[in-house]
Amino acid sequence: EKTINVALVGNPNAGKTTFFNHASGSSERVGNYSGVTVSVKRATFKHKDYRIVIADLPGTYSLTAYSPEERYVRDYLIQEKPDIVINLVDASNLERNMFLTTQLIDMDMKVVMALNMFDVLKKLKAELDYDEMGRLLGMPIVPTISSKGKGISELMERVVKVYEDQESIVRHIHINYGTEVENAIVALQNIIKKDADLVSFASPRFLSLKLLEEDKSLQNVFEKSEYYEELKAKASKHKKIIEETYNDDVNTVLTDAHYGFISGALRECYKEKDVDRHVYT
Ligand code: GDP
Ligand code: MG
Ligand code: K
Repeated sequence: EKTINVALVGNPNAGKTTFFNHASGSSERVGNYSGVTVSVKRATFKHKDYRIVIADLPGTYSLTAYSPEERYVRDYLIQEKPDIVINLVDASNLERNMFLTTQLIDMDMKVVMALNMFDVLKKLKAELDYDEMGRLLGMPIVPTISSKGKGISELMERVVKVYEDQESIVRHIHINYGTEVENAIVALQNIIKKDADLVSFASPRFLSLKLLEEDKSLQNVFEKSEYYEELKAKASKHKKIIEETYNDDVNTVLTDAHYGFISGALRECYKEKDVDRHVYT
């Protein structure tokens, strides 16, 4: 019997706990995590010949580590290295929910997307070609209605397939950040790749972005590297180039690129049924 470690990640109120309860057959009380005491609920259940260990992580809009929940989820993904991340999104609010998806892509996570609240999406005057979106994002996307338990076993089927490397849609994609940022990433990655500890800690691309953002929560990780001074100097040189080119701070440049990527994907896959109205233009 094989064990698959799965982490459930998504915005607050996307339906994670409802999904978790249906998938695991337990009846954890549905509710928000409050305050700074962040916790994670785990359950184990069987799907065919597999033992699935699922973790219901706190809801977050981002993984930039500015709040205890964000920090917790990001650290959990880095430390626990789950086999698969189920990114549960609220299908009726895709643009906002997919910000987290783009960050999971940056982290090189193996993601299966649960397009939850699919009943709500169907009531909107809109149609989403989720197979096409899956091809663009390089991940399986499965419609779910967690409150009715719908789509969950189909989703677990895809989780198993990704785990077994049998899912042809899976592709390593990158958010394209534009020439200056991509140049910076290449330069930083080349240094990071010399340090085995950094490479085993997280993906070099993700770490490069964190260096450019001057992410303080990872400061101690970088400080331990013998290449710390070199990394710091390179990052600050490229940060300057980026900020002069865009006339904006680097975090804004990166965030804009994420939203640019999302609106590009939605433009191709999300169609208003009423031709006179366009949400994503
Ligand atoms: P969490 O914050 O992500 O854990 O979200 P919850 O599981 O607490 O769900 C938030 C609310 O959305 C609850 O009232 C659920 O009953 C409801 N909900 C969850 N999934 C769905 C769904 O697919 N469709 C609809 N219409 N409501 C849902
Ligand atoms: Mg919850
Ligand atoms: K909730």
